[in-house]
Amino acid sequence: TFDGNWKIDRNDNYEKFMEQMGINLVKRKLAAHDNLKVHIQQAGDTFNVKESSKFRNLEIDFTLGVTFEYSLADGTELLGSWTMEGDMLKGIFNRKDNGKTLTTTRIVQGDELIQSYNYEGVDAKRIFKRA
Ligand code: MYR
Repeated sequence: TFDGNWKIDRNDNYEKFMEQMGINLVKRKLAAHDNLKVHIQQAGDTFNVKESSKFRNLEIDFTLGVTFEYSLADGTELLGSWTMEGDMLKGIFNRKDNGKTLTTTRIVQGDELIQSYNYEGVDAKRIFKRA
């Protein structure tokens, strides 16, 4: 289950990923230490996600398979959806500004939540521990 409070523990290749996303150096440095926390609550096919970081607090509700909008902290807008494959959440999102695809997954492994990202050939991970 994804339910609970998660706090960022470490990143893997996240700076390269952000660079591929076109995020400038100053923002990348800040974002690498964003103190991201996510609270996830699932009810059937519907998820409530509360995101808090140094940049912002926001709340997102989504339903598996249903397209929704999500804006990154720098204002980049994405449109896409999450689906469940086995124990894994799989997200496919498209940038509104250039149409390119960002894919992401979430899986709980042991006491960690691992979120992976791919954009234009660059992979990254953000690994969370229970808070
Ligand atoms: C959620 O479930 O938390 C809301 C939807 C998330 C959509 C995809 C997230 C991609 C975030 C990429 C961050 C990249 C910063 C360059």
